[in-house]
Amino acid sequence: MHQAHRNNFLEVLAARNAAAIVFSGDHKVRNHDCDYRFRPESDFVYLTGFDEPDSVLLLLPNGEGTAESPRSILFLRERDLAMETWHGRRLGVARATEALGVDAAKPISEFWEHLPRLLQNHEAVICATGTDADRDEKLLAAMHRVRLMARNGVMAPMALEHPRESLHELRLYKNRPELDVMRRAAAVTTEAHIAAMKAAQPGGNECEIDALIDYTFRARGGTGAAYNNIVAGGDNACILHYVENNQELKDGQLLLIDAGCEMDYYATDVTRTFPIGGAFTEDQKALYQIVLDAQLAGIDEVQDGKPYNGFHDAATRVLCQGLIDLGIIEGDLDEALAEKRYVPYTIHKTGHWLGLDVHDMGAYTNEDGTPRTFEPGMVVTVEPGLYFAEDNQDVDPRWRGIGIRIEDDILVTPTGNENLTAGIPKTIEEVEAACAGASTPVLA
Ligand SMILES: [Mn+2]
Repeated sequence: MHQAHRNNFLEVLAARNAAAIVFSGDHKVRNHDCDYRFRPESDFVYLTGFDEPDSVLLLLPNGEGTAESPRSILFLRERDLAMETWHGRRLGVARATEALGVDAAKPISEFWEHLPRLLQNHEAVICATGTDADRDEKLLAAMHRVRLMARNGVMAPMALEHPRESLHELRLYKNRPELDVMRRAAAVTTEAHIAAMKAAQPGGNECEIDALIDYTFRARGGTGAAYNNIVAGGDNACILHYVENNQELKDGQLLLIDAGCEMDYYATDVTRTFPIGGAFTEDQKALYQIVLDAQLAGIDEVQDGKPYNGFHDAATRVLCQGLIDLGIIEGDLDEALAEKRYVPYTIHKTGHWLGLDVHDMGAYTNEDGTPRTFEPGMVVTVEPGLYFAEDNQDVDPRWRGIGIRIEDDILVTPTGNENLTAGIPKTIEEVEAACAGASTPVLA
């Protein structure tokens, strides 16, 4: 899979006569001498499947694909008995070509020294700059050194480009092996959400559910959570990125859980909202059904050939009509939409690309600014919500302290779409049954 990704990218690079540099990233300090668990940068994972820090992939489209004239060179850490005893095993230079299928492998300590020579006779360099000033400075210095060789007849790369328009366009279209991974991630996410619905009881705590979700993700083979879990009871659901996850679960409140398993570094992104204690109140039902109808209307618009903005517009229309029907906003639907009267209660947009990054790479608009068109292989989240904070004086007190979001991961197919996370209870009846422990996930 990763070799195929590399070959596709090399074709793009050959057409541009561009070299590409892709960093794995380094350990990040958590506190004093403790690091966060290492997670490689997504571009690097996409092209190598390798997950050691301090590695760099260099792609040279003019090479012949041999060790002497490589098209792909991986720079990585050398084996070191003492370091491996303390900090963990390393693949090492000698084993890298066979294990990863790259043409050549070299010690990372030699990367900057070799770089100017290797960049010769390319018109451009593609590299994701802007996140590491030290790295950027070394890269610019290396490009400058190539330019100094010009009097020897060497062509130096003049352009330094971000991978946004090349590599990230490739990442947007998921192929079959990637979708297999995403389906496995979705199956584990399904199990976690169902377990959470069953486990959440009045008098419990958000942290217990948070831990149960993490446990399920890791125990079922995931790399962990694709992003920080949001386990938000009652009014906490109105804080969109609430991650404290440490408050008591109260009877009669809703629990909003936004959590997705990461599998082989591919993300799932799912939200469900369900009643603590197992039964929706009538007011909660009324709001929940509006969000659900909006989500289904949105999913319907995720189709090959339809514009990207369509699902947001369709979901928003349903949310807006629902708010009117409940007397929360006034109008005439078209007038309420035109004046965006729904915005205080819907707050966010309805979705985003999904893949190795939870907010995945890939442009949302065409060059002229118009929304791009859905095509098979794209995966997008559809996640409308309604939020009425406890201290919102503009709404009837009956709605306050309620936040509801429903989110699934939708794959565009040649004939329509496929909901990768369809197995997670979603209708009012399904959710109440799952809270009562009646739902058993079927693992892929
Ligand atoms: Mn999302």
